[in-house]
Amino acid sequence: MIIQLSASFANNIPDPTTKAASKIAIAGLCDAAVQISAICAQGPLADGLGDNTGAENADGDTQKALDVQADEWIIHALKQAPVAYYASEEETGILTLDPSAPISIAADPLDGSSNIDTNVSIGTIFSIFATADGAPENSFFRPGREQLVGGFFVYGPQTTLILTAGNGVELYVLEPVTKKFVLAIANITLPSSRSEYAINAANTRHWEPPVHRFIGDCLAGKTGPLGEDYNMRWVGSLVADAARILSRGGLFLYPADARKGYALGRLRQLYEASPVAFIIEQAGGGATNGTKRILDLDLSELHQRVPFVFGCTHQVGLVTQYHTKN
Ligand code: AFP
Repeated sequence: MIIQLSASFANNIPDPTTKAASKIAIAGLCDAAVQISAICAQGPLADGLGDNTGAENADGDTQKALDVQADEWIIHALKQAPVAYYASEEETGILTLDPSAPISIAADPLDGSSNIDTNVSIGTIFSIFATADGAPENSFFRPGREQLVGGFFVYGPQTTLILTAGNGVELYVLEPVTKKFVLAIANITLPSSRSEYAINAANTRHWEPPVHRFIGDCLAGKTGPLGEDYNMRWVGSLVADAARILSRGGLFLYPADARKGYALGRLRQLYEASPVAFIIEQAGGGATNGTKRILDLDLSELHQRVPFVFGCTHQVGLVTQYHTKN
């Protein structure tokens, strides 16, 4: 078995059929992740997988060869699992696999792919829902709080899987020799506060006033209203920034900005923000769109973007205050 999930994993999933299906799907995603990890490790030896295909995905992002390859490997894996519908950043519409199956999956097959050629950690993000009655969209057009499982793989110095089914957050590491995912941390928890933020500061002139004020006060450090110095990190790969925040705390912001197409930020609600928000909340953190809980937001378009703020509850709360009180 490619992964031995913990005995307590998915205890929150009441229906035994859905619980069993989720575990089978996770094992399938692990199979695909081993393939993606191996090709990432080859870097430039993997003949141009970081090259642009010349195509764009449904949201206008340039598709890298590895984006498409990762999506194909995931589809192949999920066809062997009890999955009804598959929604993907790399697919315009919803793919129907086995409409009678109890679960449906949304994924960003390769998040951070603009970093492939720079040897920076990238990853696969996924969300598992119970298949809803009626049209395929019904399984995905719903608040993220209805997720059964949220998870993401990181292809970096280690290949890891960070996972929740609603009763805490687990970290598994791909053992390089046996190629099995082994449980390494049974319960990841975030500190309530850490003065370290992640944002792409190149967009400063495009931010809305509350974000300007908040980041300005972080930069003011001890001499400013926040009364402490802040450090900054920005990887440009959501899974890498999320993994760092889960390991030591901090705050991530990809806010709305004034650029064309960025009125709702850059990150997609269904297969990026929602699964990461589920994990962050289960680790004791917070996740909002700047003011509202991500997991309570409705979804009406597959590739819908959402402003995304997550991390330690103190800092996430400050961002909400700057949006609502100042
Ligand atoms: P790519 O998949 O196109 O590299 O985008 C990665 C991402 O969706 C997310 O992983 C990063 O946090 C964010 O975009 C970086 O966006 P900027 O390039 O605008 O900083």
